Amino acid sequence: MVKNIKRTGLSTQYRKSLLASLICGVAVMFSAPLVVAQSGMDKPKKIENTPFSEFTYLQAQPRVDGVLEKQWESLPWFPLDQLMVGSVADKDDFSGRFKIGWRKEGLYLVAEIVDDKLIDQYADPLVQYWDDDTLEVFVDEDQSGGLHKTSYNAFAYHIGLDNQSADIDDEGNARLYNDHVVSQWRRHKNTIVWEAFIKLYDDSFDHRKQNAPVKLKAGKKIGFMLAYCDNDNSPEREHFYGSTFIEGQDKNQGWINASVFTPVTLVK
Ligand SMILES: [Ca+2]
Ligand SMILES: [Ca+2]
Ligand SMILES: [Ca+2]
Ligand SMILES: [Ca+2]
Repeated sequence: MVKNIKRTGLSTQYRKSLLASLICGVAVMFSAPLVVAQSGMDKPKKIENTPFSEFTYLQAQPRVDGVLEKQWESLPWFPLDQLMVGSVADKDDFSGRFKIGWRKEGLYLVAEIVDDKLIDQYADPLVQYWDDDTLEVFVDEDQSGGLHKTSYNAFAYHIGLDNQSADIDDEGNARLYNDHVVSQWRRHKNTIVWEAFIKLYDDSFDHRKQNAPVKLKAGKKIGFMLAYCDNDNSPEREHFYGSTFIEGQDKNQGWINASVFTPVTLVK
């Protein structure tokens, strides 16, 4: 464009005006990505402001069918609004909230998700499952915290649109844990109601053996986090939003480190 300005013999004042526009344009080009990146990080919630610290006992068992029934009415909604990976999503692209209740046999979860495009581009549930639309349930049965990438100290169940749940096993391989999580979702206009029942296993779990889930009771302390991987059109996920504020620059720690989960007490 500078060559064109010289070639067309424009007046000095007009050249200055064009140059000023160019400089502004370049400045906007370089500043725009920074604004996007910062706007996802500029209002981090402090850990003490995490909106949930207790999960309530459910008097009646919800049906895991993608329909929000009256069993859920008395429980509070919690937001899925903490950006961990990717860009800030507008509310039609992704927004979400969830409720959790518990009974002796496990945790019951319902999430309301707005996502403008559902994709499952990697058909194999063990391949790049975090880059498909995925509801991710992080749970640490004994609130121990600590690393869990290749151990059963904690789980990060990636529930795909096919309702299968994947995580990394204690040998570092992707594995399905479909007997740990029952999942069903259904679209209701522009909102997805996604329900799941999650059994909790302690760190003695061994996929080579028969394992019994832990029976839950009031006063039990667990670590928990929920997240949604939203992808619409990209090889990798576009947004990864969670329930829990994570300190520091690297927010994508939940799949490795249970210390970033929210400490929760089960109450009656
Ligand atoms: Ca239901
Ligand atoms: Ca989306
Ligand atoms: Ca643990
Ligand atoms: Ca999506």
